[in-house]
Formats: sequence, C-alpha cells, structure tokens
Amino acid sequence: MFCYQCQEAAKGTGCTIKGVCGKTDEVANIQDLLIYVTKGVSIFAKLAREKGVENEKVNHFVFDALFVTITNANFDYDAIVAKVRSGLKLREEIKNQFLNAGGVLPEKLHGCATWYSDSLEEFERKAKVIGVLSIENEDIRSLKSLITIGLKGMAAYAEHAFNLGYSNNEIFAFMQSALVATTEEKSVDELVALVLECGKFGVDVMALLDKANTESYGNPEITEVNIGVRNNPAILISGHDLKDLEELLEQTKGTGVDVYTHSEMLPGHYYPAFKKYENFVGNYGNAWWKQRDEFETFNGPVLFTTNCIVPPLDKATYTDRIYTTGASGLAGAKHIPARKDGKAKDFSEIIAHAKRCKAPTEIETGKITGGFAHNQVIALADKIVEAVKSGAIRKFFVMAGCDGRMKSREYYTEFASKLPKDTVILTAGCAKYRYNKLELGDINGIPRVLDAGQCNDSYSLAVIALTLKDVFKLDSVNELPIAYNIAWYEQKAVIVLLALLYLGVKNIHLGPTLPAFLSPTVAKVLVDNFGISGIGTVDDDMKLFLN
Ligand code: FSO
Ligand code: SF4
Repeated sequence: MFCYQCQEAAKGTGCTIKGVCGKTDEVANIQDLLIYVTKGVSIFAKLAREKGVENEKVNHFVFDALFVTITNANFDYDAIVAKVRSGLKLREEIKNQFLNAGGVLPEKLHGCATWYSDSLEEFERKAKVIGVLSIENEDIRSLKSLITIGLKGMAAYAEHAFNLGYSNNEIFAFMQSALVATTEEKSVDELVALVLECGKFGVDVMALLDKANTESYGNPEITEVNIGVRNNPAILISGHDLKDLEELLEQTKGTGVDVYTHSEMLPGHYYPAFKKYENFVGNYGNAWWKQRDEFETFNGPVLFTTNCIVPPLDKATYTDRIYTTGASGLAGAKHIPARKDGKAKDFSEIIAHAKRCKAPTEIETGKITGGFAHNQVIALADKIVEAVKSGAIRKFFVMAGCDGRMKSREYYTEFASKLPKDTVILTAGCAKYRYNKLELGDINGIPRVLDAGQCNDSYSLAVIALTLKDVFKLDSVNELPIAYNIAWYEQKAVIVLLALLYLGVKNIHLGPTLPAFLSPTVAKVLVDNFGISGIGTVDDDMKLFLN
C-alpha cells in the first residue's frame, strides 16, 4: 500500500505498511482499485454525456465510490470489493449506452476503461500496480493526487445533498471529467488550472448542500447544546448526514430512547426542524478521535453515518454496539442498508439494541453554544459592524477545519486561549473541539467563538466574509480584518481549502503540517500564488497575525 491523502500520513510522507488511521494494506489496495475502476466508469460516462446520455446510476456510483475511500469512512474490505464489482458492471452498461447512442470507441483507451476481472486474486494483483506511485513524475503525481483528493471531499458533500433530494449534473460532469483528466497526459499548468476549477465546483457543491440543509431543516440559529446526560437508554449518532439524523429522530420519537450527537453531528442541534424532538438530548463527548474512550462510557449503540471511524481495539467493549450506514463501513459492524423505493432507512434494530443498554455515563455537564451559520450571523450584522467600527472587535480568526489526535494540535487550544480578548473565532468542522469548551467570553454579547456548523458549513464563513466585504465597501475579502488559521485532517478539508482559494482568499495558514501529497514544486505554486503557509509557534504566529 501507499497512501498519503490525510494529515496523519506516516512520517509526513505516506503510510506503507498499515494506515495510521487503522486502514490495513488490503483495504488500502482495494480502495485504490475502486478509484481505478471509478476512473474507467468516468471515461465512458464522459463520452456518453457528449452523446447526450446522462446515467443517474453512474453519477451516484462515482460520488459514492469516491466518498467510500475518504479517510476513516470505510474499513470493510468485502463491501469495497462489492463496489469494485458493481463498478465494472456499470462501466459495461454506460459503455453500451454510449455505443447505442452512436458513439465510436476511441483508438486508445486507458487501462482503467478496459481492465476486467472477476477474480479476487487478480483484483489484489492489479490493485498493487495502479496506486498513486504508478505515476512517476513527482509533480504530476502531486497534482493528480490533489485533484483526486479534492474530488473525494466534493463527493462527500454531493452525497449529503443528494440524500436530501438535491443534485446538480454539472457537478457530477465535472467530477467525472476531472477523474478522466487524471488518466491523461497533462502538463503541470493544465493540472494547476484543474485544481482551481475543483475549487469552483467545491464552492458550488457546498452552496448546494447549504441549500439542501436549510430548505429541508431551516436556517441554523443560536442554540445552547446540553453536554450532560439524562437517565434513559440512548443512541449516539456520528458523522455528517442530516437525513440519517432526521430519520433516526423520527423513529426514536416516543420509544423512550434518547438521541445524542457525537463529533461532527453536533450542529444538527442548530437546525429548527430538529428542535421539536423531545428525545434529542444533547451532544456527548468531543471530536472523532476521542471515540475509543467516549463510546465505552456512552453505554448504548453508536451509528456512524460517515467518517470518522477509529477501528476499535480488541479489548473494546463497544465493538458490538457499532452500526454503520451510507458510505461508512467497518468489518464486523452491522450496516444499515440504503433507502429503497422512497422509504426511510430502517433503524429498528439499533433502537431495540439501545433499549437493552444502560443510560450513558455522564462525562461532562453544561452547555455549548453554536448555530452561527450565514443567516444567523448576517442577522447580527449591524451589531458586528458596529463592534468592528468601534474597535471592540479588532480581528476575526477563521479557525475552521478538522481535529485529530496528533499532539501538535494542542497548538490550536493554546492559540485560541492566547488570542486577545478583542478578537473573535469563526469556526466550522470538528476543529472547534480544540477550544469550544474554553471560557472565552463575549464581546458586547457576541460570543468569541462563533460556530457555523460542520466542515461543509465553512461555506457559511465564506458567505459571511463576502457579505462583510460588501458592507464595508471593500474591493477584496483580503482587505477585511480576517486571518485564516485552518486545521486540516482529511479530504473534505482539502476541498474547503480549494474553495477558499477559488474565492480569492489569500495567506491561509494550514496546519498542523502541510499535506504530504504536495511536492516541493506544487507547494511553491500555492505559496507564490496564494500565500499559503504552515504554522509556527503560537507566540510567533500570534505576532504575525496581529501585526
Ligand atoms: Fe471532522 Fe472527520 Fe468534518 Fe472531516 S469528523 S475530520 S474534514 O470527517 O469532515 O470535520
Ligand atoms: Fe495513512 Fe491517512 Fe492514508 Fe490512513 S488515510 S493510510 S492515515 S495517509
């Protein structure tokens, strides 16, 4: 195996024996094969589209396959093998549709469009020779990886929007043609242009998901979320999928089973539509990487709707309480099947399981406040503008992104606590857990940590910045008193980053380390054109940001 798609890539270069995330060599290789086959499907999908053929099954397969290979989403070898097989079948289907529409096959087709096998042995052999390292030139490999990784993030957001009935064929067409481009000979300049185009579609997909979420569940509003527990059996829901949350709440209503959110599902509490559920009790615990402790004490079943899963240790007592659904998977865990014929997913088994369990053990008490997505912040715009004009707010710090287990991430807690009292943190994503329980106070009633929601709600932060730019009549977002100190972990953060670059945001600091998949040349392109940099010490960075 060779994988360098996330911030925890071994030795800062890549995982080669086993993933730091827990991904085995076999799972890593079969994921590579799934991406390879998905590229083959995309080649025919692109050709077919040129003949006017749009195949919904193909669109769905492509974003789902990309999502499945995101860090910490799916560790289930058999499930991924099954996806490889269905991809090969679908490739044949879309190829025939292309031919039936009068298409003529190109003389030369990439191997991913022609390779076929039915045997697991051949799957495993092939998987070993088509991975990232099969591209020899370091810069081309870096750029093609950056594109594929950005597409994975885009795919995750496309899938959440799709689950709510929102989709956009232009986004699907871009995803597929960008995958095709990674199979073709391209120059560095062409690939850099494609990276930026990825950012444009990153903005589009996050706008689509924002529309899907807010039209389905209302605009997030200021909300105090309980972090303590009640004395009922309960289910813990993790990941990012709001449709799953809705169906779980609907099915647990009146059953005596409570529902708590974990990690990135916390912002579910901010939506008006979910406030009516009396059994939607609060948020339990912290960011994803603390799950090995927090799932033990939760005592009830845990439902993963997406990443981030940490495979349980042998000695864990909660292994049989894990359920997965959607793109997530874990060998041995029960997988709740997809919706069929317009019917909701069936969560009855997990609800019955919860009834056999003890109530959660209390690990914290109190409340945290969030719900500062664009609509809510813009409603407070007058107050914010006044605070900026009067000097009560000197600067905003966008500290969105991800959390992770590396010790170096203590930087973000220290940074947040050392920020002067006339500054405000704008956050989204699980990065917030590094400072959302610190007592940072408020400025004239405006909390010093404004949480917009999940990582995809970083879109809200961009909308807020663009609105403030107009209010202050500035030419560019970079003239605003906003600094960007972003933490990344996995591929969704990469598409958020590319989206910000597309929107013209400069001088983003990215930590705790820069991506292993950036070659020195590609890193230099990002530094020279966008002023991207890493992080230093808290004190040095503080001086830099405040001057
Ligand atoms: Fe975090 Fe995981 Fe949301 Fe990511 S829970 S790390 S960028 O999946 O998607 O922020
Ligand atoms: Fe390593 Fe990250 Fe890849 Fe997992 S996803 S194998 S931790 S680089």
